[in-house]
Formats: sequence, C-alpha cells, structure tokens
Amino acid sequence: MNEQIKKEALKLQKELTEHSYNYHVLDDPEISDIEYDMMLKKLIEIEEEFPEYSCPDSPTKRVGAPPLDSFNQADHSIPMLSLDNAFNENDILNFHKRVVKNLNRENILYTIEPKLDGVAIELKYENGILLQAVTRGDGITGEVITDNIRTIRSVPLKLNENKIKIPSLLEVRGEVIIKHPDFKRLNKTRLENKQNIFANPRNAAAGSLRQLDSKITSTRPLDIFVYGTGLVNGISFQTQAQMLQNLKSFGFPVNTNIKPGVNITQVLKSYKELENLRSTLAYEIDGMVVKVDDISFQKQLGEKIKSPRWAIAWKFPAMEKTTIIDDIIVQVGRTGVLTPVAVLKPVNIAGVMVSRATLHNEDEIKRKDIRIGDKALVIRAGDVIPKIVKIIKSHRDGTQTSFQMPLKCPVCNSNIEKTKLDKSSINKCVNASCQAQLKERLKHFVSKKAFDIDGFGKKIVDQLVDENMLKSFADVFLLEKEKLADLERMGQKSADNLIKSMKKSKNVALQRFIYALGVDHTGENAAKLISKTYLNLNDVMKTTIEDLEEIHGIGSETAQAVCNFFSLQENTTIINQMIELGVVITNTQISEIKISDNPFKNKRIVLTGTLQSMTRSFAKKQLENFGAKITSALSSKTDFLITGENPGSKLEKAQNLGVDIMDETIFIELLENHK
Ligand code: I6G
Repeated sequence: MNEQIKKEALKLQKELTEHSYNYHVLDDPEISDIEYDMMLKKLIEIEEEFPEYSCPDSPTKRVGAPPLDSFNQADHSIPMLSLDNAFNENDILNFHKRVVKNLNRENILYTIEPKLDGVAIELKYENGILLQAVTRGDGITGEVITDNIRTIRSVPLKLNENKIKIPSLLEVRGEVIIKHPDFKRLNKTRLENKQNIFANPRNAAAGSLRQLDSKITSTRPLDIFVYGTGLVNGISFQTQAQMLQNLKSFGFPVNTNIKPGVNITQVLKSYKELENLRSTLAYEIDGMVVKVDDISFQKQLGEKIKSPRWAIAWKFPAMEKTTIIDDIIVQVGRTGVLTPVAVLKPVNIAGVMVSRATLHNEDEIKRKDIRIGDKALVIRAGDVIPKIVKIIKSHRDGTQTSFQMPLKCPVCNSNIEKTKLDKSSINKCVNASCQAQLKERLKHFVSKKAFDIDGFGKKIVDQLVDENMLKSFADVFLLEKEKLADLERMGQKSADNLIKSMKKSKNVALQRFIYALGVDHTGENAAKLISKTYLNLNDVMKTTIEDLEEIHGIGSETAQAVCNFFSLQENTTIINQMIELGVVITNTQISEIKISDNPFKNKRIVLTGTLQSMTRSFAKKQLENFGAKITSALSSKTDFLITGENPGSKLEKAQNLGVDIMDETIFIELLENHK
C-alpha cells in the first residue's frame, strides 16, 4: 500500500515539476491552473501524512516553509563582484581598447545581455538539487534565503537532465525581478488592503525576498533570469553564450534578448536597439551588459578588486531622478475636477525635461506626505506623464510647507463640491461655465479622437477662449478666417488651414460626436457601445437610463451622466446650433448593410410579456435598428409575436391568427447572431 502511495507521490512530484516549468519558463502551460492546484493539493496531503516521501525539490516546497527568526549568513565561494559602468560610446570603446591591449589580439567577440533591474542572488545546486540560495550581500557574504527562493515558480528545484550531464556542483547567478503587469496587480491589491504600495518593481522584489515568512514570499509574483555562474564542478563552458545555452537546458529562465558573439561595431549598434526595446519589455532594464564571450579570455583578463576586467555595464539614462517640488498648483479639468500638480525644479530624465508631475488628488498628497519644498524621486516611464514615486524625507529641514486644497475654484472663484469616492475624494468646481473647464472641454472636443480638427492645438483654444471668440462647441463652426488671421502668432496661412480642417471635420461619426461632448464617464469605448446600439443621435438623446444600462459594458454612472447631459436645455441648444451650422452626424457602427440582411428586417413585430434580459423599450430599439416595425396591436399582418414572461391574451390571439411566436431565448439568439 505504502509503495503505491510512494509511487503516486513521485509521479505527482515529477508531473508538477514539468507543468511548472512549462508554465513559468516556457510560457506554454499544458494544464489549467485548477488542475495544477488540485494535483498540488493531493501531493501536499500525501507529504503531510508521509513526510518520508517528500524531498528538497518537491513542488510542495514552493508554498513556503515555517517562518525564520532571522536569516543565516553564507560566504560566496567566489565573490559576487559588481560591474564597471559605461555611460557613452567612448567608455565602451575605451573598455574594448583595454581588452584588446590586455589580450594582445584584435577581433574580440562579445556577448551582450540586457541588464535587469532586480535583486542579484546566487543559487547553489549539488548533484542537480537546489540546496541553497544567497543574496549578493556585500559580494563576499550574503543572507541565506533558500525558502524564499524555492517559492519562485521559475526557479528549478532540480536541474533538468537531458543532453548535458548534471554537474556535481553548480552555482548559478541571476536577478530576481517582478514583471510590470504583476507589479501593477500587486500594488493594486495592496492599495485595496490599505497596505503601503511599492515604489517600483525592484523594491517590491527586494521586499519580498526579505520576508522571514516564506509563505508571504510565495504570494508575491517573483520571477528570475539567470546570467552566469559562480563555482562549478563537473562541467565547463567555452564561451559565455554556450554557458547561457547550458543553463537554459538545465531549466533556468535565460533572457531571450541576448546577442551572442558580436563584434564591437555590433555592440555599439545594439545599444540603441535595446534602448528602443526597453519600453516594450515586460520587465525593467537599466542597461546593456557587454561580456567578452570567450571564457578562456575572461580568465586571462581576470578581475580587479570590485569588478571583472572582461565585462562592463553600459547604462541607460536613468528613468528616475530626484528634484525639488517648488510649488503645488491646482488645475481644473474639463469636468471641473481639481487636480493638484507638482511644479518641479526642471530635471532631465532620460533626455526629456520634466517640470510637472500630477499628484492625482488630495488623498494621494496626504498618503505620500508630499510638501512644498520637498525633495522627490520622480519617475518617467514610457510616454506616461511623470509621477512622484516618493519623498526623500531625510532632506527635510523644516522649511517645507503643507499643501491645502483651495476652498474656491482657482480660476473662477466658484464654490468647490467635495465628493467622497470609495478610496479617495474628488473636488469639483460647480460652475459649468468656468473658463478653465470651457478650455479643457474645447481641447477635448477638437482633439484627435473627437472632431480631429487638424492644427487646433491647445494654445489656440486658450487664446480663442481668452479673446471671447469661443464660448461653446458651436462657436468652433462660427470661426472666420479673417478674425483668426488677426490673432497674435496666427497669420493668414494658419488661419486658412484651420478653417479648412474645421470644415472637413463637420462630417463626423456618431461615436466621435458622443465622445467629443465630453460627458462624464463616457470615454471612447462607451461612445462606441452607444453608437452600436442607437441608430442616430436623436435616438441617443431620447433614451433612458434603464435602456442605456442594458448595453453590455455601460455602467450606471455612464447611463446617468448621458441622460443628464441630454436633459439639459443648454446642451441640446448647442447641439442643434452645430447641426444648423452644417455638422452632419452619421452612425458608422450600424450600417445599411447590416439592416439589409437579418430576420427582423421589414417585419411587423409585437412584443408581449416581461422580458428577462432587457427592458421592453430596449428590445424595441434593437429591433428598430434591424429595420423592424414595432406595433402594439396584433393582427393577421403581424409577422412575429415576441413573448416574455406572463404573455397574457396576446399569445392565444397570435396562435389563433397563425402568427409566428418567438420566445425570448430565440429572440436573443437571433439578435446576437446578427449584430
Ligand atoms: O550585476 C550584473 C548584472 C548582469 C552582473 C552581470 C550581469 O550579467 C548579465 N554579470 C557579471 C559578471 C556581474 N554582474 C559581476
């Protein structure tokens, strides 16, 4: 019996190890997460009852071990050095010259790898089994974090044995990271649980590895890429590229953006390529590591006290910099929401001068304890607008001042309305005609995804509002070339072009038009969903909250905001003015073609009973969009009776008249099939 259980434990250990590798290293899972969890649960149960069938490389070790009181320390067999840095081409060419001179040979080949921005660690495998994991520490001694490292699914607990014989000792070095999507998810959860969020993926990875309770570490989305070896017995490598290849076949994740065996010209070219790739990668990198490829040459070159002579890190410009918050100003957005913005001492971050950073809202300022005069760490990631990561509190000298949200709108001096949301509160200027709101609404109205009026930039909108030439959306279509040309910094040609683009924009798709109106909670997606449902603007303007809520993807906030917007006389007046000025709104989502081919087209239809999946008026709207005619009275001319719950006398009458009866399920199916 016990033999049977032992066999099952071994089988589960083997299969779970393979599935984990497929999932975490190859990114190619063969079973579902639920199946994996079920198998793991079974193995945990067996190992709990029969601990003798467990082993150091059992997948059950990944769920964490009992908490430690403190970490033990361990010396690295070979010191974990750091790398010298290069900051420009010249530094790299000088490195190359030194290599050429020391080796006394030209034509040196290098292997280049992305430099990951994570936490350096060393893993020790004896006869293929992971026995110890140590942090870099001071390079000589690190902390033993084996239980924590075992929780990382992509770290092999046992080396794969295929073509290459498992060495008796293998120390592998690598970088523990957290990928961007995992980092975002982690911080979102922490925010929801009212925990401090991590400033960046590196801090999150370091914090997760520092846990004395590895069960906590096991909940963190840690990942690893390995890049080199420490002490090795029982295997040797000729080149850096071959070493990486072997590590890969042992089951380690090795970065895919590695270029093996390239000459110095290709090294120089690759830097730009990798820099361009940087923002597209799922993980943070901060440079490119250049290593002499031939390991016998590496040995010949040797090491200095702190760094090898055969490798160098060519750093990317920092995406994070510190600077001073000179002021905190308040901007008024198109919906009147007040947003505090930090005015920064201008700082060059990766080639872009940064002088502003949004602070989102009052609560964010409180949470991060941001004060005017503070020194702040600012991040610029991709095209996203700069963000304050944290305040350097040690810089405070008592001159820093707290920020107070204004009690009146800083632009029109109207009252501010404070609304408490679940996690934060928003402050809103109550005056819909506030100049700041008007400017922002108009900028949105003419923008690319809305009316797309070429040449109608933000500065022109500001200028036209200040000159009283734009007071509403309709005024855009009243602009005249001569008056525009008279404006400062405008001129005949620009005025001419602007009028031409304005005229061209008058033919607008319904979804763009709805989006352009800048209704609260109604972005591009909502505008598209609405125009997929209603034939024309008139139908949208007449709709109800209930009908809008029937649209999959439209929430109650959007439904209310849309109905509220169209219920205001001043809005409908402006829309009518625009139409009078030649704006033509066409629905490109519901086309004539669609209407020409569906089972409801030109049919006389009667609805009866209570529909479960939508309101009666929404069903009517949908049917009309398909070209049906909806009537209330049933006659022999009726083509279909659509029945909901409790259809009443109409059902019997239809049966007597021989009218086709369609229940809700069939109706929904036909509707969906022809959308
Ligand atoms: O800190 C490091 C990051 C990446 C390294 C490194 C590396 O290779 C991709 N390689 C060496 C040899 C050292 N540090 C010392």
